Amino acid sequence: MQRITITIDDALLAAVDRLCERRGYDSRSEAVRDIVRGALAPDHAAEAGLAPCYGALSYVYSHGTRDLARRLTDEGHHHGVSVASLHVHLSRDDCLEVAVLRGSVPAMRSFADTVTTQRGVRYGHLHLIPEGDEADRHGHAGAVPEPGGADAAPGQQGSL
Ligand code: NI
Repeated sequence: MQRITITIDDALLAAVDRLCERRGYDSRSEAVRDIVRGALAPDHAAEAGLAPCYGALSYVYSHGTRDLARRLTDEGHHHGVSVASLHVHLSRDDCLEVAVLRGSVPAMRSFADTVTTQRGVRYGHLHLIPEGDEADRHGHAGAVPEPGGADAAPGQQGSL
């Protein structure tokens, strides 16, 4: 075991203490170890060779942070894994964004890390979702078929 010192603001420390009480951790150290384990836990489904797959990246950001919205958009174009996104104005200062991603797990992780480590971005979470077998993909009434007969792939529809 190693002993480390971290710096944390009062409000966040109070939240850690509430988490300790709610979940029954014996100490702050145990709570922090568990939080770190959770952050490092591999997604078994996605890392079992199922790439490419889908991902849902959600995060809250402060739109008042200088240039942040533009930088986040630039990252999306640069990484090329963002398929679609949803934007909700949470409060006067904060926006909630959910980006649907598609690509290899390392590419999506890299994009997610780039976004969630920006100053002004909070509550970042990447949820990995294995892609189904292409041959078994189902259609919906009204979907535009590809010339080959299969449904149009995500990201190719509605691009007029
Ligand atoms: Ni907004």
